[in-house]
Amino acid sequence: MRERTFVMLKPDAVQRCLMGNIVSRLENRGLKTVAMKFLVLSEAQAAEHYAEHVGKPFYPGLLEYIRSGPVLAMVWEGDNAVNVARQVMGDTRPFEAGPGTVRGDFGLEIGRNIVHGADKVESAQREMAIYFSPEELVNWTRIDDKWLYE
Ligand code: IDP
Ligand code: MG
Repeated sequence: MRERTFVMLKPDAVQRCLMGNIVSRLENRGLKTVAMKFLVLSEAQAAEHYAEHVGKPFYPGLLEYIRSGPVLAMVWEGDNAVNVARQVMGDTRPFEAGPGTVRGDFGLEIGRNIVHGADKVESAQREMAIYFSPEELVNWTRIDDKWLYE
């Protein structure tokens, strides 16, 4: 099922110069870039993004972390894009994430887990609308699409 998902490279990914590496992993897996934006989140954007976590003990630290520097907000498309992107990222807790995943290869702590990925199609749609207007989502055909899909 062709889907679009929302992925964000968090401030630690940017500061540790992992953007290119992580974008490459998503491209190599076969996902297609639909939108990218480099920005520092406003308080309102961060609160909207993490609305589901309001009131949890880690929430204040999470907001501080996510606003501590620039992030790369992105939309990716492909078959089962939501789950595929989460697989590429690995488990939420980097110390449990498998080798070969972004979090498993680059992280140790849950509070510095490098990357965000929407957990279902509805979340992806909600999240991409925080960062992108509909006109900013680019429709195009990857030249290797015919080799990625039968
Ligand atoms: P996810 O990012 O894998 O979807 P969620 O449970 O939705 O994981 O949590 C959102 C983010 O909140 C995590 O990626 C992580 O940055 C942060 N977080 C979640 N639980 C904790 C915690 O116990 N301590 C610190 N940060 C946490
Ligand atoms: Mg989540």
